[in-house]
Amino acid sequence: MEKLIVHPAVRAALDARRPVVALESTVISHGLPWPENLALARRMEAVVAAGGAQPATVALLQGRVHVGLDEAQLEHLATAKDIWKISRRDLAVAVAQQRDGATTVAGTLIASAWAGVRVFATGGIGGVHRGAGQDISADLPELARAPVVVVCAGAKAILDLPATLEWLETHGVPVIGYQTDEFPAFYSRTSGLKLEARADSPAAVAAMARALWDYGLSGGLLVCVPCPAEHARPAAEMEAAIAQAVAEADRQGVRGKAVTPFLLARIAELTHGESKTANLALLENNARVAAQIAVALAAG
Ligand code: PSU
Ligand code: MN
Repeated sequence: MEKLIVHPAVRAALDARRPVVALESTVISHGLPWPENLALARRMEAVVAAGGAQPATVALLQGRVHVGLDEAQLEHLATAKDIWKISRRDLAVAVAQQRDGATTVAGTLIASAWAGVRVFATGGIGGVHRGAGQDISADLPELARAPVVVVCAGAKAILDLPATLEWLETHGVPVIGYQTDEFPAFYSRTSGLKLEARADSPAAVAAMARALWDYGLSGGLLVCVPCPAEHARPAAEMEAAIAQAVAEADRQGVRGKAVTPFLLARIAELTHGESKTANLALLENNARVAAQIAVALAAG
């Protein structure tokens, strides 16, 4: 059985060394409600294509790893109830049991590396959670392992952001502010945490990625793009909802892979969907920037 099913359009782009941008599917199946999830998935693909790159949404379907999905497959991930959430730990089990699964940043990075896709757009990465629970997302070790440029809006303040940056430093992942000097905090453009590296253009990011890989430094590059200003929310406005959601998760004994989806859904409720506008805007913006970076990388 074929290990990896690369969509023919993605295969053709990779073979011709044309730009390709991977997209995750956990945001579709577990991160956003129907029907915004499907609309968002389609819009991200359209934005990547409009930017001159081939979109490749990653997921597991009946235990097979797909890089690039068709319309019906996207809709299935947006509507079906029994979609697993797939990080590295879940992959072999899901394949053996022929599951349908949505890939997290970690899962998408693994498949991107297998297929040879070098750029990936997401919303926010997982990281080190707040509190003493030692909950560390599988996204972090995968960022240190997969040779992929990951375009994100930083990480949500549901996480311990300083600890997340420390982890990335220890494991050698370059964290680049895109047209910013600060680590963005997803809904908010600022976190108060300064970054040392900055890039102001897709070409500047491409030069860093080439240097990383030319010198055989393994792993990827985390490019952090602040949420578009007109949709960003003040950090202080989100904090009360985040603190409440984190406390509720703790009280209700939410554990393991359920923690992040629980927090995301609860915060969306508590902020009456206002945060959703910011979420959708930054996802689309990251897809746009990722396409530009993929084009710059393919040109070099
Ligand atoms: N953070 C967000 N939105 C998301 C996620 C994280 O703001 O949708 C998703 C991503 O797919 C990420 C995953 O890879 O959650 C991390 O889950 P965990 O913390 O269980 O590793
Ligand atoms: Mn976790």
